[in-house]
Amino acid sequence: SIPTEQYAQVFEKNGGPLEYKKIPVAKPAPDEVLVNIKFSGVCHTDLHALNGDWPLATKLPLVGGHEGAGVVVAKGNLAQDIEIGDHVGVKWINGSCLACSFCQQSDEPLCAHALLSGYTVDGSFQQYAIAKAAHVARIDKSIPLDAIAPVLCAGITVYKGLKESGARPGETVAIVGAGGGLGSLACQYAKAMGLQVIGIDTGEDKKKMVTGELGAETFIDFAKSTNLVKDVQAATADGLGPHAVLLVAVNEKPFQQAAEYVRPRGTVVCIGLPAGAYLRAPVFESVIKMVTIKGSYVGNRKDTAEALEFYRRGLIKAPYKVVGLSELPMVYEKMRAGAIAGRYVLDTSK
Ligand code: 8ID
Ligand code: ZN
Ligand code: ZN
Repeated sequence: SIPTEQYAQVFEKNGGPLEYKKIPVAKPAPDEVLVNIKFSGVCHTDLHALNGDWPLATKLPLVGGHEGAGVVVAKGNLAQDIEIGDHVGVKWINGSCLACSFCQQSDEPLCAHALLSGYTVDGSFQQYAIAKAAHVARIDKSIPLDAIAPVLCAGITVYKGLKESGARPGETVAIVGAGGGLGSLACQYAKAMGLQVIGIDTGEDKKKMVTGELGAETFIDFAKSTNLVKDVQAATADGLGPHAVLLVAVNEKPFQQAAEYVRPRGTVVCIGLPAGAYLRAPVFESVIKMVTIKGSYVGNRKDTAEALEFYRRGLIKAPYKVVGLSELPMVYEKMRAGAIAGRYVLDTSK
């Protein structure tokens, strides 16, 4: 039976404080499902939302979270291709209009009316979350819900970003922020796609993880390197630099370096969203090297299904730590300090 009240992490204003408290359980509209969230990953986007970092207002008060994995417990009468008991994921794109020109071309993230979980609508840092039935990720029952949670934003996003990069098997991709949540999954997807990985991040823990279990060929510590451009290029066999760069760091500086070390004809994919940051690239080199610089924003429903399928097939595995939903403030503290190798996942029962 569905309770009338549940635990959630809520904030009333940007900047906080966060409150772990009981709030009512919502009822699904005709095109929605109610999902009993079992586990939710914590993405750096959730911290940006709490801080109010971006030029896009959040709902207030807000329940954050958009990597929610759980079980459908109720549904509206228009939600017909989904059953009570199905395992689903509440992802960043909670819903979209399905009618605009972007939705028609399966570019739902670009829909002007898209609803964003844990940003413009309440998200997965609660025990029962609402999402549009058309958009919840379908999760095969063989997949553990804690392990799949980080895939629901980090995985989908980097998988899409790698496709957008155009990098092909055998080529090299530099992953900037390789030791973080998105970065650790990016290393795994890149490897599964037959790419060689140069991981860029800092610290011994991340170095060990990135070159160890995540399988990167090289690790460059951005805090130790005295000439990052030279070091990244030197890490490729012919010294000409990586074919693609995936920027998943939460820092402006690497967004102003990537075009300098990317290979001629290479592609720089911007994914991280540091507050107030600007891209910068030398015009001369960008032109004579025929560099492509582009943004990549989560993924559509098909990208979602494909990204999850990589997990089901055993092709990707990235480290995560499980703590209780009540411990979210501790996770944010570590995230602010850049001290998380991989992802934290919250167990909503604790
Ligand atoms: O659709 C999108 N575009 C999308 C989807 C999901 C998340 C964008 N994001 C954005 C988030 O909002 C955030 O801005 O991607 C960024 C990364 O999210 P995350 O992976 O959840 O953050 P994290 O776990 O804190 O990892 C960030 C890593 O960057 C490293 C840190 O050490 C950390 O490991 N890093 C930093 I900060 N500066 C760096 C630098 N100069 C750096 N790594 C390399 N070089
Ligand atoms: Zn996210
Ligand atoms: Zn639309």
